[in-house]
Amino acid sequence: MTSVTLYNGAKMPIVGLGTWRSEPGQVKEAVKAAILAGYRHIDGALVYENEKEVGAGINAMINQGVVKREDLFIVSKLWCTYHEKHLVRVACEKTLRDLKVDYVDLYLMHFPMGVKPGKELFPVDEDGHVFPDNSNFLETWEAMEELVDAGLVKAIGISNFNRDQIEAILNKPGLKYKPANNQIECHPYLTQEKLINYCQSKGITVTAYSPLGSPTRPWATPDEPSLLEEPKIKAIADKHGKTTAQVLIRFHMQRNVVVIPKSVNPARIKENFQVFDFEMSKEEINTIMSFNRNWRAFMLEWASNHKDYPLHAEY
Ligand code: NAP
Ligand code: SBI
Repeated sequence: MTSVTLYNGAKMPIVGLGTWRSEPGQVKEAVKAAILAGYRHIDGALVYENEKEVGAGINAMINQGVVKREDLFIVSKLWCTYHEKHLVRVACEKTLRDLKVDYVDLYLMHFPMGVKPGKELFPVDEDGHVFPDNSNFLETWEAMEELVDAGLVKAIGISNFNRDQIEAILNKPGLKYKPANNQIECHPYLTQEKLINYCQSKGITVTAYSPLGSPTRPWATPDEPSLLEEPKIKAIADKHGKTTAQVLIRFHMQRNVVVIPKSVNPARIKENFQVFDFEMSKEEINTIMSFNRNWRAFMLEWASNHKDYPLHAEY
């Protein structure tokens, strides 16, 4: 169990390195440390504003002969300000230029919501409401399909899409490529059973983001639950001689869900990859599933006024 297979036949390594809020000054070394530790999958995005440094880490490892480009699985994401059809290729080419690679293995629509194009990545009015653009995600998807045909990306997928939005893509007249992957928030406080079952039933693989509960997200408040400090998960970890983080990561792997913990700390990067040498029982997985409380680290408030805000639906 080292990868999941996308419907295009590509193997997506089941553990990848997250890079959101990995500081540009730290992320090159983090990517190098990850590749040296055995990671072959790096998750990034244009909006993280660190793709040049992520690319520097990747290229350093390729140039030193540690890995070949084809050994790596590189993911990036189309940001919301580039949803209009003529901007999709512009965004993808910026990512490829910044990463200094010829293609990415998977290119995701970061959100189903297009917002006003321009220099500002989060254009909002004085009430904090986002300015929508004139796109809709079905048209944006068509422009992403063209990236596959142009050889800029090997596969395309989605992120933060709910069931109805996925169904809208699958039922789109003239659909050329279905989404290969949906990247969603998922961890024991948000187990996403219905959405994962739906995706997997349609041959769409799932990636779990914020698997550790995104403990350093800027809007965290002290009253919110903390997965890394959850005593019941710590107890399971102790039984296996593992850390809580390793149990939180392994949980997804045993559901055939790809998982992308973020770290810029070399010791934690290694720790988060030492998850292939133990197995939790069905009972332990069920116990972890029972911690679900539909709690989200990401409510995406900045876009809650958008017509395609995905989180009003049950799943
Ligand atoms: P996360 O991976 O749940 O947590 C990362 C935090 O945990 C960092 O502060 C990290 O600090 C710390 N950490 C890492 N390993 C640890 C360990 N073994 N023990 C204790 N603390 C540890 O959060 P995330 O960054 O929100 O999610 C992961 C990735 O998912 C992102 O980086 C991004 O690539 C992706 N993502 C995608 C979306 C989307 O909309 N598609 C949204 C959110 C995230 P150090 O760096 O100091 O180790
Ligand atoms: C950013 F670059 C800035 C803010 C922000 O908040 C929501 C979550 C998100 C995102 O959209 N994707 C992430 O990985 N983090 C993000 C990214």
